[in-house]
Amino acid sequence: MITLCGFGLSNYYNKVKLALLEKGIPFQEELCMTGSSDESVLSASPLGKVPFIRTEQGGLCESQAILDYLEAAYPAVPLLPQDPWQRAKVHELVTFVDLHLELVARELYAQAFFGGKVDETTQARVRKLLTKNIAGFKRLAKFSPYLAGEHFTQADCAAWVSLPLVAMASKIVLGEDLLVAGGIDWKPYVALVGQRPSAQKVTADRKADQERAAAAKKPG
Ligand SMILES: N[C@@H](CCC(=O)N[C@@H](CS)C(=O)NCC(=O)O)C(=O)O
Repeated sequence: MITLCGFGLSNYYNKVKLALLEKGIPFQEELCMTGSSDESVLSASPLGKVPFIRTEQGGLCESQAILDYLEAAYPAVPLLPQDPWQRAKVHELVTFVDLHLELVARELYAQAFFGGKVDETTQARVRKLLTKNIAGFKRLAKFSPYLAGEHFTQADCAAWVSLPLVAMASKIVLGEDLLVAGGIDWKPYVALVGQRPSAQKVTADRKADQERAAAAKKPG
């Protein structure tokens, strides 16, 4: 059986978990935090990032590589169109979400979510780049009702977990939800996907992890 390693507060962990649940693939979860120097982690995820999976064939990291493996190995419930062009268009959207939106907004997370500080120069650079990238994303994303069109795809696994973080981080640190400012009304989309049983399970597990983490921090 596949073992999904990581933790429920990680958006990339939840991207993979959502795909596993959508596709009805049996899996178990193993709690694993980032930055491990444990050989059993680094042999599967050499940079110590989560998520990664353990399979009978070995370990595999990078959420998109994992999604593509799952798609090829478990084709019964597809999260990619059959048509090569439409497939590539879904991958294009995933790249925009993961690389051009989330990875850029990630520079704000220290201040947005972890009590740190992001300097003014970085803030200005992130604002400029995110504004440009969001305008590009807007040209590609269909939201009709799913990101790539009529069907739920890998692009929704990526977007559903990351668009709220891009919005929140920019609102908290830069004073403006740059997705909304760029004309992307992400809330109804996130609510729509959030109604899916797979998404409800991911949300419930994430909240339980959040509560556990908060309880662990409390003195006494
Ligand atoms: N490109 C990676 C990104 C994964 C990632 O950045 N995960 C975060 C947790 S949400 C992490 O492991 N951060 C620790 C680090 O970057 O060292 C993927 O798609 O799996």
